Amino acid sequence: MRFDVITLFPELFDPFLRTGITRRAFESEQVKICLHNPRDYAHGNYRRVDDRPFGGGPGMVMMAEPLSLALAQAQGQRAQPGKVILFSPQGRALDHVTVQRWAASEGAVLVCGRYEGLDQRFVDRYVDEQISLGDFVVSGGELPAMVFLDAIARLQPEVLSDAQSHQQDSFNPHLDGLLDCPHYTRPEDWHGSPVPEVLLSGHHERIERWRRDQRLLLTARLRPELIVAARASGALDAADERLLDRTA
Ligand code: 9D3
Repeated sequence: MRFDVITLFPELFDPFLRTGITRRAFESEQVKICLHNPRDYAHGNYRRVDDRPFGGGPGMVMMAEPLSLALAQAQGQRAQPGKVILFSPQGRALDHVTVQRWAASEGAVLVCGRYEGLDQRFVDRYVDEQISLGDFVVSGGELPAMVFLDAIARLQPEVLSDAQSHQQDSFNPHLDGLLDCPHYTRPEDWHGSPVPEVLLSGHHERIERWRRDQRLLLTARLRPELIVAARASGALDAADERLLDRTA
């Protein structure tokens, strides 16, 4: 799949594309990323990409023309024209289902906004879908686009670990819809805090039950709505229900 990214700050993507377990996906043709800077398509000595808003008000607005020329360049390089995703505070919040949908696609063109936003005429003419990370403010669409690409890259078969691949089809980002259990590594005693004794017992059944109980208790305490959903989907058995009863 191929993602074209339209951004005034392509250099922000360099360390992201070169680092971590997702690097393999980006360096192979598996998830190809092509960056396009609207400034390269801006006219005049000043190469303007933004201007003051008609009607007045604070901040600047990204001009439609440099964006549309960058988009035309991106679409022209693709085998098929891609859907256009705008990262914007107005979008629907990203979730696991949306990530899975795009992870199974041929890719898309990602537009990263800066300043107060884009000229609405560009949005109206070209944008198919708007995605937000949630109801908080960041400075532009680049970090949200990288979060989106990271989530897609780690779903690629060659990036997934064995442990994750079992999880791949699950609807929920949490295994069985429950939060993960706590993890411990060496040393056995860290400045007076021991590792739970059961984990050192070598007793696999007891360890698995303890982990399941921890997940149930943690989920009931931190995300009770996930217990309701897990119950509704039939993910809880009689032993799970007894544990929850005992600790209610
Ligand atoms: C006062 C109006 N602000 C809108 C909430 C102005 C504004 C703030 C930040 C306009 C654009 C931005 C830049 N942010 C993004 O482009 C963005 C974003 C975000 O700020 N939060 C969560 N998800 C996203 S996706 C893109």
